[in-house]
Amino acid sequence: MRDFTVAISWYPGHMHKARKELGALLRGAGLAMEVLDARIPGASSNPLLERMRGTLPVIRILNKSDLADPETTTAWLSHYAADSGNACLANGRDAPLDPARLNRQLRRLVENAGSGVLIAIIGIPNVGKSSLLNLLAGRKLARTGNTPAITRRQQAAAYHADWTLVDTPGMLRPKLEDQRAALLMASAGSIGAAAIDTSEIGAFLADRLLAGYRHALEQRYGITAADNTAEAVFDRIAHARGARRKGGAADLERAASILLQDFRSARLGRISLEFPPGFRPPPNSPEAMSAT
Ligand SMILES: Nc1nc2c(ncn2[C@@H]2O[C@H](COP(=O)(O)OP(=O)(O)O)[C@@H](O)[C@H]2O)c(=O)[nH]1
Ligand SMILES: [Mg+2]
Repeated sequence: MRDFTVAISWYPGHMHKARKELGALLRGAGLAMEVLDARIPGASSNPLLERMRGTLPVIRILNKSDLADPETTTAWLSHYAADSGNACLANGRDAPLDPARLNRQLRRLVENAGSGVLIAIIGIPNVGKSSLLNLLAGRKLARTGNTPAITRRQQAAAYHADWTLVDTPGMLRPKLEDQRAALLMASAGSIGAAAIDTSEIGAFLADRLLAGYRHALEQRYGITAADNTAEAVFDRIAHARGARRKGGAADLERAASILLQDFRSARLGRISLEFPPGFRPPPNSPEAMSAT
């Protein structure tokens, strides 16, 4: 694999303040609800948040499961089910979180679930924390949007009689110690566009799709068996979508951006970029099909 670097002004100033406020919230909370991106559950689970929540029980929500490969999401759910002191549920536009199941888990994990228990909704940017608050509250209280840093302060909402949900601003890990996680988060749209190099992230994504989801690239952009590099994929995209510079050369920057947009909006199909231990290759990939 090529050597990538994500440009790093990636921990914006507002996160320092958000981190302090989050620390205070978690000290008073009865439960954390960590929202993960179902396409990248490992990379989107933030070790800083893990540390900050300490022994507080957590319900992990594999969110945007409508964008992820369903079989892979099922495998992630069983993976996290092994952590029996906590819980894990999926949520997506096609199959919203079942409130009855959520309530059962809440009651299981929180002793003395009397009045006023705080549930802190936490996670990296753009995974759908505010949308989840709105879903559970049953009305649009929090602003949502498909870029990081829409939510700048905590916002509470009553949930049934016993609970208070608190939406929080997204948090990244302050240091970029894990390059692979950074590239996955950037692919999924959790790192602000200003902090990433579209061509690099696009090339990273193209390589992963070539390895696991070739059929999606074939169907959408007409790549052929000879197309085995990110550059070849970009060239096909440029051709298919008329992304050419003056003089006719492929506009690779635009092609990379098209690839990222198509992935993020599931126009390439339901794709998971990360798999739990012991589960691979992607179940729908031609590799997996020919292996069976
Ligand atoms: N496809 C899909 N998109 C979602 C889902 N939940 C949230 N989104 C979208 O993801 C983007 C980020 O959502 P938001 O709630 O603002 O994320 P936050 O930054 O974590 O609060 C918005 O464009 C939402 O409409 C989901 O389950 N499926
Ligand atoms: Mg938000």
